[in-house]
Amino acid sequence: MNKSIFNTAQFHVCVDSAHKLDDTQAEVAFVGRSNVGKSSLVNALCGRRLLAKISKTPGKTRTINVFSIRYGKWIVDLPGYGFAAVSVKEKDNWKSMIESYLSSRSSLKAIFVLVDAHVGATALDRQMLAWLKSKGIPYRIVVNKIDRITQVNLAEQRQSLALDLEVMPEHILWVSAKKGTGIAELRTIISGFLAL
Ligand SMILES: Nc1nc2c(ncn2[C@@H]2O[C@H](COP(=O)(O)OP(=O)(O)O)[C@@H](O)[C@H]2O)c(=O)[nH]1
Ligand SMILES: [Mg+2]
Repeated sequence: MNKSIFNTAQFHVCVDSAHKLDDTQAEVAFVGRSNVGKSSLVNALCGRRLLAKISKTPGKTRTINVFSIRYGKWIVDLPGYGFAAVSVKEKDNWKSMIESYLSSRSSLKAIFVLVDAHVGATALDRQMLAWLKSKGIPYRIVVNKIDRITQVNLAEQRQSLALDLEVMPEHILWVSAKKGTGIAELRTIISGFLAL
């Protein structure tokens, strides 16, 4: 049932400032390192390969991209962090863009923080989580690219990632945008937040 709702998702708008977004009923947002797979996850959720542009060059998405699952029900793909080659000015821009997004969206139901299973938890991932906690913004951790972890190392990797992120392993969603692992469960969780 969920799947068909997501299948009719549409690209809604792309803006360079949170202030340019319209009011909406409910939204969830994806945040994480550049290249963690935010765009791939949007595509996997919606069962479409080319809905969100996927880039092999990290740091390309500098805009807020909004996908509408249903009228007024959004998934928001936020610009990625941690791309080494950006200037201090660009990092500041990123920070003020995210800060203004987080503080201005009254329809924001939850942030999904994406972490790369292969790279592990980075200092910036931990900073992001600490920041969301301090602001009292509801969040979920999604570990993507679990297809890159070999089966024998999976349990160990889950344990150490959970420790790094200071959460219980069962509170983390383990997914692969590439293979489709965990995507149905993620749809269900997003449906709940968006009241689809
Ligand atoms: N192995 C693997 N690669 C993935 C997965 N998800 C995304 N990728 C790859 O990671 C790269 C970055 O993906 P993208 O969606 O553009 O990341 P974004 O910068 O966070 O939007 C691309 O080359 C994707 O094909 C996954 O679940 N498994
Ligand atoms: Mg992207």
